[in-house]
Amino acid sequence: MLRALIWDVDGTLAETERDGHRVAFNDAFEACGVPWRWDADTYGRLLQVAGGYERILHDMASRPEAPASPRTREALARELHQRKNALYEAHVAAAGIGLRPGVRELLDECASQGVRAAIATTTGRGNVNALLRANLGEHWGWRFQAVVCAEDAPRKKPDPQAYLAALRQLRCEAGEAIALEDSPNGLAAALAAGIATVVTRSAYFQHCAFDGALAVCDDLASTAPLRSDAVPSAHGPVSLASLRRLLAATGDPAARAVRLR
Ligand code: XBP
Ligand code: MG
Repeated sequence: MLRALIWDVDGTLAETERDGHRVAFNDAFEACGVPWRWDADTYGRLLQVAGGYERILHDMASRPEAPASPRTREALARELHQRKNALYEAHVAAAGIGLRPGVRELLDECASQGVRAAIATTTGRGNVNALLRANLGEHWGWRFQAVVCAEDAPRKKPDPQAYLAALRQLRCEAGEAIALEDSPNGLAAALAAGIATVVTRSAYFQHCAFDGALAVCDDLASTAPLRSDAVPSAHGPVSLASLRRLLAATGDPAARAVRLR
């Protein structure tokens, strides 16, 4: 039985990376007087590192002009990341970054059919709030029965910490939930928590294989066939009815959780 959908944020609910976070990182570099800028391709490569603070530190490792001492690097990365998040919060509404196709419809179905919704993201609560306030209104929180952000689950995906926390807060078994993800790190995190996962491809992860996913689609509203081993004839748009069929086709939840792990 499908009792909950657990949503990733960046890339899944909205295409926030290239025109949202990346722009805010570059504005933070400028505001803090560092000469680094991330173009769209560079940022795509850096997305292999989950978490903005971790991404800045990773990038510094290949920059000769970055501070030599690890402590100074960490302090600078913290300052840049805090500045970036403040800029992102201010920028996200003005940039007009909307929800991806099919997201609102699926959230509406959850609300009307009593299926719980949760968020499991590596980004901070302020960023989630800014994005969802702009798109779902001031009181967006009623739509989600659990909201797990970086502050609650500091170990970044592919670690399953955020997904395990969401399951706990929902009081749900892994086999009763489906995760919605867009990235290889996100898919790995959800699978490590034992949760069957549908991937909705985002701009930066168009060509990844996504082995182990329950199904892969271009977006939740697309009517194209889904890539799915569980139901080879499945096609979009993704709805609660089609998700129930996919989940049922994978068999006994307990056995599936063991397989996924
Ligand atoms: C999103 C991330 C985040 C964002 C930026 O991953 O990795 O780092 O890029 O947000 P996911 P922060 O979609 O798998 O949660 O700078 O706040 O980390
Ligand atoms: Mg994502």
